[in-house]
This record gives sequence, structure tokens and C-alpha cells, in this order.
Amino acid sequence: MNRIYLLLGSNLGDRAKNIEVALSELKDCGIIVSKKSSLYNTVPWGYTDQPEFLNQAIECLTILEPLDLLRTLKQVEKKMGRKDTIRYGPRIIDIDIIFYDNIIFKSQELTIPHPLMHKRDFVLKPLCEIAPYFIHPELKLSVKELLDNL
Ligand code: PH2
Ligand code: MG
Ligand code: MG
Repeated sequence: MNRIYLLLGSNLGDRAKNIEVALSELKDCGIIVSKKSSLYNTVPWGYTDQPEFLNQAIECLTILEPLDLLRTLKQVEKKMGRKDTIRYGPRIIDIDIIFYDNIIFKSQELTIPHPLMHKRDFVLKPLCEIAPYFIHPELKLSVKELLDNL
């Protein structure tokens, strides 16, 4: 099994419910949730004229390879009614891959580790709660160090 870290986010409708539904959908796809951070209310990053987000970091175990995992997460987002809107704009649910074991993966569709994770406190704060000593495979710093450096 591969150990992965995901970040869930929602800023439309019943945000906590959306995250709860997403967790149960992941389970139905054979993605085992092994750790969950608290829910964090966060100010919108990137595009500020939108409601605040609820974010949660989770650790999961999966046999899905990176691109299959990405496609599975996109299917869950779609099933939950996610619509394509503006970049960084409001969404019912967003499920991003932050780390996948300690692999470095770059393709058209997907970059792992998430290319902006180390710049985003809404990723690092929840992640630090469940994986403070996980080392970023490219930057060679722990999540806690990345957060302290922000
Ligand atoms: N996601 C974005 C854009 N901005 N801001 C916060 N606080 N939380 C998010 O999850 C988020 C965001 C695009 O995915
Ligand atoms: Mg995102
Ligand atoms: Mg996304």
C-alpha cells in the first residue's frame, strides 16, 4: 500500500457535510483514510472575493497509482457536483494530492508533491497536525519546517 496525503477543501454550501461526504466516497473507492486533521476555517488564497474555505488534511493508504488516483479523485469531485469555474474560484469540493509516498512525479496532468503546497498555510497547518515530520522529497524539509518558514 502507498501512503498518501490529500487536502480537502470546500467553500460552497454545507462545507462540513461536503467534506464528510467526500471522505465516505473515498472509502467507497478503496482509499483507506488512516489519519484526519481537524477542520480549518481558512481565508481564500489566490482569488479573494469568495467565501472562506473549510480545509482538512488526511493521510490515506491506497493501491492506486498516481494517475489512477488523480482520476478517481476527479470522479468523486464530479459525482459531488463540482463545476469548472474560474481558477482558484469557489467549489463544493476540491481534493488535491499533496504527497504520494516520497515520490517525485511530473506529467502534464499531475505534479507531486503539489507544486504550491509549501506556499500555502491552508495546506501546511492541517498537514502539520497529522504529519509534522514528513520530509518533502524535493525541498528536503519537514512539513513543520515548511510551516515555520512561511
Ligand atoms: N483552494 C484553492 C484556492 N484557494 N484557499 C483556501 N483557503 N483553501 C483552499 O482549499 C483553496 C484556496 C484552489 O484549489
Ligand atoms: Mg486545490
Ligand atoms: Mg484541485
